[in-house]
Amino acid sequence: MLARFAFSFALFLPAGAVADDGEQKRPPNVVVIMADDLGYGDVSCYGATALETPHIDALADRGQRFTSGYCSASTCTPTRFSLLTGMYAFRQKGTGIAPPNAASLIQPETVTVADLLKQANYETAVVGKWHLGLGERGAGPDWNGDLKPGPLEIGFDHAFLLPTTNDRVPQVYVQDRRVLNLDPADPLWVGAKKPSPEHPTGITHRDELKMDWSHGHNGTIHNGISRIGFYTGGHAARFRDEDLADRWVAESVAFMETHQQESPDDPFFLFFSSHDLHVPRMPHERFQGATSLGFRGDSIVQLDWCVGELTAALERLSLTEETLVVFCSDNGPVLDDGYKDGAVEQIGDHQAAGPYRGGKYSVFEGGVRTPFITCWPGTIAPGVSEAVVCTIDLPASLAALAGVEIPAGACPDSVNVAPALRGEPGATGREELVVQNNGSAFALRQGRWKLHRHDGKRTQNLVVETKLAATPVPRLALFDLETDPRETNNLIEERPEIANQMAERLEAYLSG
Ligand code: NG6
Ligand code: CA
Repeated sequence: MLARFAFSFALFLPAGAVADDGEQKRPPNVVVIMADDLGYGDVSCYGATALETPHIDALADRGQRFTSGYCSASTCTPTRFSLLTGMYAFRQKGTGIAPPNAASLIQPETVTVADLLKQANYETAVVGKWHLGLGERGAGPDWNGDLKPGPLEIGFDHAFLLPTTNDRVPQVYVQDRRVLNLDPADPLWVGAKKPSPEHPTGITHRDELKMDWSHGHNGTIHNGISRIGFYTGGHAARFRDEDLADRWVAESVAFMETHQQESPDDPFFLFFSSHDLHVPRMPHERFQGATSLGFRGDSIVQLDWCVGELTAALERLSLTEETLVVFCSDNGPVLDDGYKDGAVEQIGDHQAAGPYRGGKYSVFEGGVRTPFITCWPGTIAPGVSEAVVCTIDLPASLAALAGVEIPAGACPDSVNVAPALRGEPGATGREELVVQNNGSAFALRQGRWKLHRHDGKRTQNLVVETKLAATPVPRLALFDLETDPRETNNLIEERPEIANQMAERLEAYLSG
């Protein structure tokens, strides 16, 4: 399967770029800001009233706010896999939520959005959550050695990472290919089994935790929080959860400043991959209590602060009009995702998924329809767009903006929706889109119609406002998003011709 995507860079057009409108111009810098578990209704420009997100709102005020912006999956790893490769995650086995010792899921021969942009002389960096595995297939990450392959093998010039998730071990930064500040005298061990009978865990030392767990998350304790999995050593390398957002911002701003000093004539691509608002939600002390929603809301405010810092840095560097900022999320919202952080109890009237049903882990709109904003002052006219666009479309769209041709077979599911991202009148985006959960549920959207296919019998997180629960669902269901955006009225019996056509089409994608 992967051999299909092997390619020769000679196939590319000469870098430098004729943009897709035919004009000869320097392609824009690109900053993709991806939030973690941020729902459609979690920011004020999408209707939230329980909190304010002035910096995200400012992007929307100055750019295009999409009302049908999607991530390609309702969990992190498959969405991120697709964002980078332009390939539906269901086409490659093992692209569900990656465990702590996962090997690199994207092979060096796979063309990524970073590879494509490098063909137009972009300097490329990823900062923040990775969660796409590190290290050789079959071996996984060598935590004390070179973490290879990783981002540097798939098109990124620089990486400053949270290697897995903040709730999965280990809590260390990875800079390029190495764990930062690792003392060789205190090697890092990471595993799925308790390393010794006396090793303290969320079960044995539960009453000493600063944030209790509700399900899972009862392995090794770090920073008063027990995690998924176990680790020992690497003490000098461990971070404080409260400091993550500050560090992502500092590293990102340093990357942009250095780039401007050293190669101001070339564009850059920054993938700012925030851990907010993934559990354990532990925002910096200065944001704790910022909202009435508990740490979940406070983490949204912290994320908004990050957006403000990035846009302020662009302004300082006089790059605002030369930079396309894309703001998106990796999946829809969840309240109780394993820790007792008050998210359920303090939700009040806040609707994390906005008007939609379901959230993270489900293929209902709440799981995959998420905030999606493009901002490029001077080029993109402000407005609201109904065009269907998805995070998986970034490789083809950014390649088009950069004047780079995609090699045959690469990024097979990525659609060039650049006209929609630029807010061009009449641009409608995708004609159809497949979304998935972690691997057992899928849906096809075609215009107003959406067909669900649940290969499992239940879906998780259908009612976001309560504790995470699994609700029975039929294997196939058809909804009319125009008249029934909440997907409550299954039309599978009433509209068999549409359902059959869509079921066949979806099957062709899944078996193709
Ligand atoms: C689940 C975790 C959840 C979260 C999710 C991945 C448990 C019980 N639940 O397995 O807390 O980590 O994986 O989230 O462990 S994601 O946004 O990175 O996909
Ligand atoms: Ca996520």
